[in-house]
Amino acid sequence: MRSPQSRLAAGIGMIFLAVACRFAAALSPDTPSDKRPNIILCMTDDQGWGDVGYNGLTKIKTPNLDAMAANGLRFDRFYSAHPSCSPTRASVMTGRHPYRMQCDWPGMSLRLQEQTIARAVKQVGYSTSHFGKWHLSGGKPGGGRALPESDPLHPGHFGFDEWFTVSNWFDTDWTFSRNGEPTKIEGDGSDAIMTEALQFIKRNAQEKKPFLAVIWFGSPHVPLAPTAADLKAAGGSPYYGEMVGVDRSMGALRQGLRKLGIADNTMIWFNSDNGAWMDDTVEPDAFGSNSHLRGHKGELWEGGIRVPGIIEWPARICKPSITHVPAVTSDIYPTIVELLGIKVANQNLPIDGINILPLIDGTMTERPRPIGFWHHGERGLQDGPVVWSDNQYKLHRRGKDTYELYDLINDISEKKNLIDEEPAIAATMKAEMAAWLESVMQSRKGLDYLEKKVLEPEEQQSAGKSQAVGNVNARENMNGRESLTAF
Ligand SMILES: [Ca+2]
Repeated sequence: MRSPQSRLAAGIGMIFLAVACRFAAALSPDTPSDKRPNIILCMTDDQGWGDVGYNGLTKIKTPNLDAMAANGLRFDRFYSAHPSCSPTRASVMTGRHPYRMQCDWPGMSLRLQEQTIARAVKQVGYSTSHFGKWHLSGGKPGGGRALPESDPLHPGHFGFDEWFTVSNWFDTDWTFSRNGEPTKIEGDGSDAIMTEALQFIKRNAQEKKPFLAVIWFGSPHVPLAPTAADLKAAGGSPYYGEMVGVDRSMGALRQGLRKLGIADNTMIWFNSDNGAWMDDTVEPDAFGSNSHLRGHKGELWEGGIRVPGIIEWPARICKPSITHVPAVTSDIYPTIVELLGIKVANQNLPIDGINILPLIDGTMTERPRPIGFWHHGERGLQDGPVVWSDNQYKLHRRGKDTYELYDLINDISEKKNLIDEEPAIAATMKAEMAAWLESVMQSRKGLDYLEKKVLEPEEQQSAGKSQAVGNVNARENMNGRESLTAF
C-alpha cells in the first residue's frame, strides 16, 4: 500500500502532467515562438508493418522505436498515401493525393505550384530543414546524387532553409549535398543524416527558434549495404542490418532532444513510405516483413500501404495509447497547419488528408471520411487499381469493372471477398470512389491552382517563388480564397 506522501507526490505529478498537456494545447498565430512545438517528421524507406519490435519482429530488437511507441501514440492502421516512394513523399509535403499533382511513380517530381508543409510553417517563424532522401526532384533513377544548387527542384525551392539531401536512396559512406555543396560522410547513412539533423536542432534550440526537421532515411531500401557492425548485430541479414542503423539513429534523436531540454514540446512523427518489398524468388523475409498483411510494396493490399506509424510528443500526448483509427501520410500537412493556426494563402484544394489533432488528443474514435488510394495500371491510370477505405470496409477496384470488398476489422488479411454479400455498402462506396477519382482527374489538369492550369517547367520556377513570397506575407495577403482551416 502506498504512503500518504507517495500518493501526494503522485498527485502533484499528475497536476504537472495536466499543466504540461494544456501548455501545448492552445496555439494561435500570436503564440510566442518559444512556446510553439518543434516538429520532426521521420520516414523510413520500404520498412514493412512487421519490421518493428512492437509489431512482433524478432530478428532484431528495435528498442528505440519500441520506446517511442510506448511513450506516444502508436497507430495500428497508419497508411502511406501510395504503395511507393515519391508519391507518398508528395503527400507528406502537400496533404494531397500525389496523383492530383501527377506524381505517379517513384522518381517523379513535385510541382512548384503546390504548397508545402515547409512553406506553411515558415509563415509562423519556423526554421526548416530537410535531411536524407528527397526523391521529389525527378531526374535520373539509381543511387542518390548530391543535388547541386542549380537543381530547379531541390528542397530549397520548396521552402526548406537548409538541406542535406540526395536525390534518391543512399547507403554507407555516401556523398550528400549540404545546400548544394557535395559532402562525403563516412559510416552508416542513417547516422550521417541524424548527426547533421541534430546540429540543426541544437542551433535552433539555442536560439529558441521553433523548427521543422524532415528526416527521410534511405534505409532499409535496396541495395542493402549496412556497416559490418550492423550486419553482425542483425545476425547477418543486410536488410535488418540497415534497420539496426535506423533504430540507433532514432535513439540518438530522442536522446539529443532530451539533452537539449526540448524533448517535451517536440512532436516526432515516425512512419514508413510504403510496405516492405517482397520477392518470392528469394529467401522469405530477406526484404522485410508485412507480417499477416496481404501483399507488398507496389500493391494496394494492406501489405503495400499499411506501415509502422508513431507520434511521440510528451507535452500533448500525456497518456500513451494504441489507436485503431485509420490515418494516412496526407494527414500530416493539415494536422500541422491546424495545430499552428496557419492561414495558408491561396491553399490549393482539395486536401485529401484530415486534421488528426482530435485523434492525438484521444477524442476521435472514428475517421470522419474514407481514404482513397490509386495506383497506375500497366495501361495507364484508368486501368490501375483503386481503393476506397473507411473505418471497417475496403472497396478494392482491381480492374476496370472488377470490385472486391473486405472487412478490415474482422478479416485483416483480406481473405474473404464480400462484394456479393454486402451490395448496399459496395454501392455507396463505389459512388464515393467514382466522385473522388473525378476530383483527382480535375486536379491533374491544374484546376486547383490560381493559374487554373499546370504551368510549363520554366513558368513554374516563378510560380514557386511567388508561392513562397505569398506564404510569407499571407496574413496581409489573404484574398478571399478559402483557407485550409475552413476545409
Ligand atoms: Ca520506399
